[in-house]
Amino acid sequence: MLSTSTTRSSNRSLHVNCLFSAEINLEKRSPYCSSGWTRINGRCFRYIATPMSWSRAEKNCRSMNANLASVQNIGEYYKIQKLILMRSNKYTETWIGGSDAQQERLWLWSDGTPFRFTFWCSGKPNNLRTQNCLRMNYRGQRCWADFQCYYLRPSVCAKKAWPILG
Ligand SMILES: [Ca+2]
Repeated sequence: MLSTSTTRSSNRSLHVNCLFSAEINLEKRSPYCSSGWTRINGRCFRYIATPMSWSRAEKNCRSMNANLASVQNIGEYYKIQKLILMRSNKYTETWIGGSDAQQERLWLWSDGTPFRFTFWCSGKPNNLRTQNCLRMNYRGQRCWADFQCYYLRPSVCAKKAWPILG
């Protein structure tokens, strides 16, 4: 496509072609998760059994280039629940990335994605100033409730899947 009339432009053309073919390969690739992570909807998830405060759990996720999990829809939520069930043999109460610690009643995901889908238990969040972190699998409904961030709970981390050749 590009002129190859001189050595200089030929090199440049080669470079552009390499970028172009890399882009094509990227489209053919399927998302990949490294060992210990489970792929759900193009992201990699990991259940962390060690109980930690919400902030510690988030920091631990970040040490693995992840954040506490955000949840985008009900299908994803059920898959995260299934992951927790597989890893802990029950629907363990678990920290995920929702928090209203910055501003009361303004819930955010720690990974920066929009806080749209919710699965709050009835009457939750009760928006107490002392309860600013989101625990999932609360009680029989396995819904969401706000909770004191310093309580120690297992957690779920999530990060984008890497593209590799499919
Ligand atoms: Ca709150």
